[in-house]
Amino acid sequence: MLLFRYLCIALLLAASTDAMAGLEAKDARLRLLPGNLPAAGYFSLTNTGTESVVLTGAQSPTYAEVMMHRSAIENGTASMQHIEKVEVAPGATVNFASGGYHLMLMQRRQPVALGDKVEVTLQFADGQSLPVTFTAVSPSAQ
Ligand SMILES: [Cu+2]
Repeated sequence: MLLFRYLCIALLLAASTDAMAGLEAKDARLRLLPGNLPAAGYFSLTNTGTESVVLTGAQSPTYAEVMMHRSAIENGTASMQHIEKVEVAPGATVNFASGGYHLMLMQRRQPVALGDKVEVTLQFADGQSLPVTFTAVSPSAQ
């Protein structure tokens, strides 16, 4: 378990940074779940530009459908909401992480194993897109 945790940290450190003008995605990882359950996409997105950007969605050649969700706990019950857009102010970082915003990747088109690289393109309201390479990690990773 501990060894596995070190392995995950090593994977994160090895993950590259994907950037386009004014935007930087880091620590992109795809938490796999067994069978045909959807995978969760986690990353951090930093707006290094001078204007707000609005993330409106994502797509991937590996999954037929990619949605943006937000997990929340209301009255002690965990739930997921579909999110249409996420605004990132200049200088701000939005974290997609366990318990909050995440990508939900559904209907896998091909097998994905631990350590695999999965391409996901983030789409923005102004028509720009940012290709990000996600690394597949185990269900126990955060
Ligand atoms: Cu979800």
